[in-house]
Amino acid sequence: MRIDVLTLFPEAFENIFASSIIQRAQQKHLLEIVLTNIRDFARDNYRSVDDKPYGGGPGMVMMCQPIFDGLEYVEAAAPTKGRRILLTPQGEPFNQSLACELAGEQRLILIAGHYEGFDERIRMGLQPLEVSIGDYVLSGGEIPAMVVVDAVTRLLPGALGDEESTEEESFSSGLLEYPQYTRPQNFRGLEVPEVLLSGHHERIQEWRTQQAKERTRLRRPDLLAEQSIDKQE
Ligand code: 4GX
Repeated sequence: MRIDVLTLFPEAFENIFASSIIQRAQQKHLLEIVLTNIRDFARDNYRSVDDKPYGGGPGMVMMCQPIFDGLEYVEAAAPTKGRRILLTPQGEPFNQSLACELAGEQRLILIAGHYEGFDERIRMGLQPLEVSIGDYVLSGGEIPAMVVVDAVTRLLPGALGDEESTEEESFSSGLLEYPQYTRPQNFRGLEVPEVLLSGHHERIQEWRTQQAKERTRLRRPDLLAEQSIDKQE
């Protein structure tokens, strides 16, 4: 998979993408990430990428031209078209199921804006998939783009080591994780549940499943509702 990120802050991605799993996926040639600075496509002497909103109001709006030119440039740099993705609170909620869908693509092109918003013609003209990572307002699309890259990368076949399999993780089952413990057996009077010390694999599996279900019912009943919808489909 090739992932392009169009951003005003390419440096902000460097340390994050140097992190173990994303780094390893790139070394294994499962993934290539290309960062492109939108400002490189500015045309005036000030290298402007934003301007005042028509009709007035606070803040600045990202201009069409540098984003259209940047996108056309990266699209021409590789033959596969790929999915255009715009990070915005107005987008489709990002979840594990959308991460899986995107992990099946050959190429993603993420557009991470800054300032108060995009000129609406960016949406109209580029017809991107709009994606939101959650109902809160951030100061830019950089962190959402990192979130999408991270969640998608771990789903690429071969990206995780045997130790890090996704099988038992939250959300791959549609449930929250069961409680985990490590040594010592007694920490400040807090004991590890007896069943985990029993060595009885079947009973351990049963306990974990029951804990995961109970925790999901208490904390995220919406996930159980989603599961029963998935089953109907
Ligand atoms: N899930 N933000 C988008 C606004 C913006 C700036 C420039 C277009 C161009 C967000 C989220 C999010 C902050 C990204 C505001 N739009 N993105 N940005 N939540 O909060 O995805």
